[in-house]
Amino acid sequence: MSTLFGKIIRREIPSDIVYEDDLCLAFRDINPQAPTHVLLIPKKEIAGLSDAGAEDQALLGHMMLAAAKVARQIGGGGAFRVVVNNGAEAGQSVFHLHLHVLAGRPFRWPPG
Ligand code: DGP
Repeated sequence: MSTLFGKIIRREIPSDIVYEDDLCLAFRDINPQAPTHVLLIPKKEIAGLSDAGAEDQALLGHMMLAAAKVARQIGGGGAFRVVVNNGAEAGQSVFHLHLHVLAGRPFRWPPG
Protein backbone atom coordinates (compact mmCIF):
# COMPACT_ATOMS: atom_id res chain seq x y z
CA MET A 1 0.00 0.00 0.00
CA SER A 2 1.36 3.41 -0.94
CA THR A 3 2.08 5.93 1.79
CA LEU A 4 2.95 9.60 1.70
CA PHE A 5 6.57 8.56 1.09
CA GLY A 6 5.36 6.94 -2.15
CA LYS A 7 3.95 10.34 -3.07
CA ILE A 8 7.33 11.94 -2.29
CA ILE A 9 9.08 9.40 -4.55
CA ARG A 10 6.62 10.21 -7.36
CA ARG A 11 6.99 13.97 -6.69
CA GLU A 12 3.27 14.23 -5.96
CA ILE A 13 4.10 16.12 -2.76
CA PRO A 14 7.16 18.33 -2.29
CA SER A 15 10.18 17.47 -0.17
CA ASP A 16 13.73 18.73 0.29
CA ILE A 17 15.60 15.94 -1.52
CA VAL A 18 19.31 15.69 -0.65
CA TYR A 19 20.26 12.40 -2.37
CA GLU A 20 18.83 10.07 -4.99
CA ASP A 21 19.98 7.03 -6.92
CA ASP A 22 18.20 4.25 -8.77
CA LEU A 23 17.25 2.39 -5.57
CA CYS A 24 16.68 5.01 -2.88
CA LEU A 25 15.85 8.60 -2.08
CA ALA A 26 16.84 10.83 0.85
CA PHE A 27 15.04 13.99 1.95
CA ARG A 28 14.96 16.20 5.04
CA ASP A 29 12.55 15.21 7.81
CA ILE A 30 9.67 17.65 8.19
CA ASN A 31 10.07 17.50 12.00
CA PRO A 32 13.86 17.43 12.53
CA GLN A 33 15.24 16.00 15.77
CA ALA A 34 18.81 17.16 15.07
CA PRO A 35 20.47 19.89 12.96
CA THR A 36 20.73 17.27 10.20
CA HIS A 37 17.80 14.85 10.05
CA VAL A 38 17.33 13.03 6.78
CA LEU A 39 15.03 10.13 5.90
CA LEU A 40 16.49 7.58 3.51
CA ILE A 41 13.88 5.38 1.85
CA PRO A 42 13.93 2.60 -0.72
CA LYS A 43 11.99 3.33 -3.90
CA LYS A 44 10.55 -0.16 -3.48
CA GLU A 45 7.52 0.03 -1.19
CA ILE A 46 8.42 -2.07 1.87
CA ALA A 47 6.26 -1.29 4.92
CA GLY A 48 8.97 -1.83 7.53
CA LEU A 49 12.22 -3.59 8.25
CA SER A 50 10.37 -6.70 9.40
CA ASP A 51 8.64 -6.85 6.02
CA ALA A 52 11.94 -7.02 4.12
CA GLY A 53 12.91 -10.44 2.83
CA ALA A 54 15.98 -12.26 1.61
CA GLU A 55 15.36 -10.72 -1.83
CA ASP A 56 15.98 -7.29 -0.24
CA GLN A 57 19.43 -8.13 1.14
CA ALA A 58 21.35 -6.15 -1.48
CA LEU A 59 18.90 -3.23 -1.25
CA LEU A 60 19.31 -2.99 2.54
CA GLY A 61 23.10 -3.05 2.24
CA HIS A 62 22.89 -0.39 -0.45
CA MET A 63 20.79 1.78 1.87
CA MET A 64 23.29 1.51 4.72
CA LEU A 65 26.10 2.65 2.44
CA ALA A 66 23.90 5.44 1.07
CA ALA A 67 23.11 6.57 4.64
CA ALA A 68 26.82 6.87 5.39
CA LYS A 69 27.35 8.77 2.14
CA VAL A 70 24.54 11.22 2.97
CA ALA A 71 25.88 11.67 6.51
CA ARG A 72 29.36 12.41 5.12
CA GLN A 73 28.01 14.88 2.57
CA ILE A 74 25.58 16.89 4.69
CA GLY A 75 26.19 15.81 8.27
CA GLY A 76 29.20 18.00 8.82
CA GLY A 77 31.73 15.19 8.77
CA GLY A 78 31.28 14.19 12.40
CA ALA A 79 29.42 11.46 14.22
CA PHE A 80 25.97 10.45 13.13
CA ARG A 81 23.19 8.09 14.17
CA VAL A 82 21.04 5.81 11.99
CA VAL A 83 17.67 4.74 13.40
CA VAL A 84 14.94 2.43 12.10
CA ASN A 85 11.63 2.49 13.97
CA ASN A 86 9.86 -0.80 13.22
CA GLY A 87 6.21 -0.96 14.29
CA ALA A 88 3.95 1.59 15.97
CA GLU A 89 5.17 0.73 19.47
CA ALA A 90 8.73 1.48 18.37
CA GLY A 91 7.63 4.89 17.09
CA GLN A 92 6.99 4.09 13.43
CA SER A 93 4.33 6.40 12.03
CA VAL A 94 4.89 6.08 8.27
CA PHE A 95 4.69 2.51 7.02
CA HIS A 96 7.26 2.77 4.25
CA LEU A 97 10.68 1.59 5.45
CA HIS A 98 13.00 4.50 6.27
CA LEU A 99 16.34 5.10 7.90
CA HIS A 100 16.55 8.22 10.05
CA VAL A 101 20.03 9.74 9.55
CA LEU A 102 20.72 12.21 12.37
CA ALA A 103 23.78 14.39 12.86
CA GLY A 104 24.96 17.72 14.18
CA ARG A 105 24.53 17.28 17.92
CA PRO A 106 25.63 14.84 20.65
CA PHE A 107 23.40 11.77 21.08
CA ARG A 108 22.69 9.94 24.31
CA TRP A 109 22.30 6.23 24.94
CA PRO A 110 19.95 4.49 25.59
CA PRO A 111 17.51 6.24 23.26
CA GLY A 112 14.06 7.08 24.56
P1 DGP B 1 8.74 7.34 11.95
O1 DGP B 1 8.05 7.96 13.13
O2 DGP B 1 9.99 6.54 12.29
O3 DGP B 1 7.76 6.55 11.09
O4 DGP B 1 9.25 8.55 11.07
C1 DGP B 1 8.46 9.23 10.16
C2 DGP B 1 9.09 10.56 9.95
O5 DGP B 1 8.51 11.11 8.78
C3 DGP B 1 8.86 11.57 11.06
O6 DGP B 1 10.12 11.89 11.66
C4 DGP B 1 8.27 12.79 10.38
C5 DGP B 1 8.50 12.51 8.92
N1 DGP B 1 7.45 12.99 8.03
C6 DGP B 1 6.13 12.74 8.14
N2 DGP B 1 5.47 13.32 7.14
C7 DGP B 1 6.40 13.93 6.35
C8 DGP B 1 6.34 14.70 5.16
O7 DGP B 1 5.27 14.92 4.57
N3 DGP B 1 7.51 15.17 4.68
C9 DGP B 1 8.71 14.93 5.29
N4 DGP B 1 9.79 15.45 4.71
N5 DGP B 1 8.81 14.21 6.42
C10 DGP B 1 7.67 13.72 6.94
